[in-house]
Amino acid sequence: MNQAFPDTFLWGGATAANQVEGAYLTDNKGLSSSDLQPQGIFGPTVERNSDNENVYIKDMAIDFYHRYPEDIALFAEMGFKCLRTSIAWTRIFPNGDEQQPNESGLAFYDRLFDEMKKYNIEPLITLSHYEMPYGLIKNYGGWGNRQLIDFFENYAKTVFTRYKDKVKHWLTFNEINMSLHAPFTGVGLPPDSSKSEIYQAIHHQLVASAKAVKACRDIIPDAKIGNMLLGGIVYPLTCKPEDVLKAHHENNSWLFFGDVQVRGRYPGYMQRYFQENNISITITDEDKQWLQNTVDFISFSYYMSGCATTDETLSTAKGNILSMVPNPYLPSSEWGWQVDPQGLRYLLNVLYDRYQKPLFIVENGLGAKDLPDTEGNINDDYRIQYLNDHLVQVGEAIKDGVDVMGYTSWGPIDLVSASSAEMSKRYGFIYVDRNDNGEGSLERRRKKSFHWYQSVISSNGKAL
Ligand code: BGP
Repeated sequence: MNQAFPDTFLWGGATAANQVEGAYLTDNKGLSSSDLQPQGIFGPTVERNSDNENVYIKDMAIDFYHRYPEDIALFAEMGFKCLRTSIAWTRIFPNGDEQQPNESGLAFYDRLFDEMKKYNIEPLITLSHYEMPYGLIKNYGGWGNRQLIDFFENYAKTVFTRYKDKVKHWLTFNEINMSLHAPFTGVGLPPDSSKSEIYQAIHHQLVASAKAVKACRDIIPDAKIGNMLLGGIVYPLTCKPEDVLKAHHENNSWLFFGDVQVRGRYPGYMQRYFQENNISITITDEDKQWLQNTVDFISFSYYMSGCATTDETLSTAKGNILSMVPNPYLPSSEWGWQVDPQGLRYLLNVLYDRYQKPLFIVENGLGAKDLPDTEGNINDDYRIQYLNDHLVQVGEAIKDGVDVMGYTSWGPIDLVSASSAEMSKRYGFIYVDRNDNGEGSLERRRKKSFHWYQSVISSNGKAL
């Protein structure tokens, strides 16, 4: 019996606007960077204008925009204490640079947060989850342009002011370190941008994140605001000192974002990295001041771990989003993501030792091709196993003394995959009847894991 979890633990699930809402032009929403990436965050971009018809999966996604009352009721039935989702920036500022926000977009999130409130589900809201107004890319060149900081600050202040009585937990940028691997998704830059261009854009985003932290403190003093990292922990492939150092450097390449957002300044190792790679970016004294507005807590996603080696003949794992060297001791998901529950305990300890700030696991889960049986039931024992094993390790980390605020599994309802833009890579406790061709009734159905998660939450983890 697992008694590690505190009574305040925020159990729930996590989604993102562009992967669930659909309604991609409804109520004056503008086109976002995500709307231009029909094949996912690593795929090519397409040209679109605002009178296109629904042609891509994400255009309708799972139609959460219209079906959210039914979905929230199902989350409540599972006992959710918390739901993470994001605001689509383009519903509030369709092109990103308007003077006035779009009232019908603001009203949608009022309705959504009110619905969550009915069931005492705490909203955890990401300001930007893999999307930004396309207008800011087309007309300003994306985050490479310093003006984006002001547009983002204005957007953040607008939503903090509007929802200050409804939302007390905020996140700035989803997986902010992903910009290194998917520059268009993260910072609105072409994939062939130079490292200096990418780090300059990232710098602007880090300043914007710090400005949002300050604005949140001023406007909602009783709120908590965190950052969000893709927690891709790397082990040395062997105990060769070269491999150990390589793993250390690879971990620093993503922990750098946390170091800036939690400690408020660029770490020394990054200055060396910039020098050795001829990366030159502009950081003003004013920027340095702003960066001192550091986050209250650290949130992160965790799906897999990987390895590092100086031996270049070893191939990288197929499909693994971070191109890490495979670990010979671990199994992989259908998409080549290596399954490592103990890695989650390890990562929680690494982050807590480094920062001594509360941690929030805001994504974790198993993508799988669920196939209904002849009666239409989905017996997803593999998902139950995956989640159970990871949650047991969260309990272990809590016993290690790590301060963990909560756990929101990724995709509590099936949604469109970020990396492949498919429906058939499913994470949910709730099945959605829609296939990769966009066919299906969109009907919602409880999977076996739905009942399992319900018992985990109602027992506060003792059922694990
Ligand atoms: C994270 C993203 C999510 C999400 C998840 C699963 O990187 O923050 O948006 O989708 O990964 O990835 P995928 O959908 O590619 O399986």
